[in-house]
Amino acid sequence: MPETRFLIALGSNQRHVRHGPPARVISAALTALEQKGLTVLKYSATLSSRPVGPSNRAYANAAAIISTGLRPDELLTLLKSIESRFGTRRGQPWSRRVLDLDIILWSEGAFSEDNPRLTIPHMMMRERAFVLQPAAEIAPKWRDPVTGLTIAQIASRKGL
Ligand code: PH2
Ligand code: MG
Ligand code: MG
Repeated sequence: MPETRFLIALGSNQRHVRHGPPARVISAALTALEQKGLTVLKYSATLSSRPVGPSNRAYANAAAIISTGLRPDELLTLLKSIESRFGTRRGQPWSRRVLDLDIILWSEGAFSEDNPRLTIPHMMMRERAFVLQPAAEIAPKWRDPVTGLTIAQIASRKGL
């Protein structure tokens, strides 16, 4: 498949034995994406955000635009393998994770499977400030194919 672009959200709220605190986990994850053969075209600043959901641990969050010849389902498999190499286990409580890598948008538009393991755009992307804020920094003009709004428009409607 020819190269296409994906917007990825990165999150961490647990330290890694070697890399250290969540913000360091995010930068190590960006390096890991490159090492796995993905081209990181752009990445945002890493911000600290209040946990949404059942957790009292602050998150480090960031966003990146990558370019790859992989299809969405192939990319998801690769991202899961990076997460588990960082120590995130499947079925681990939502409240604590060393690394979370979510696919948010795809340059080719929407994507979904019969088995809804992966839906693009990410279902929660319009609700989550910790996704919208870093995404607006690096991809303000990228359009959500579902609402037709740009990331900048969605973020500003959220008061960001
Ligand atoms: N991820 C979650 C649940 N809650 N809260 C913040 N602030 N940042 C996250 O990345 C996050 C969250 C599940 O993936
Ligand atoms: Mg997530
Ligand atoms: Mg995830």
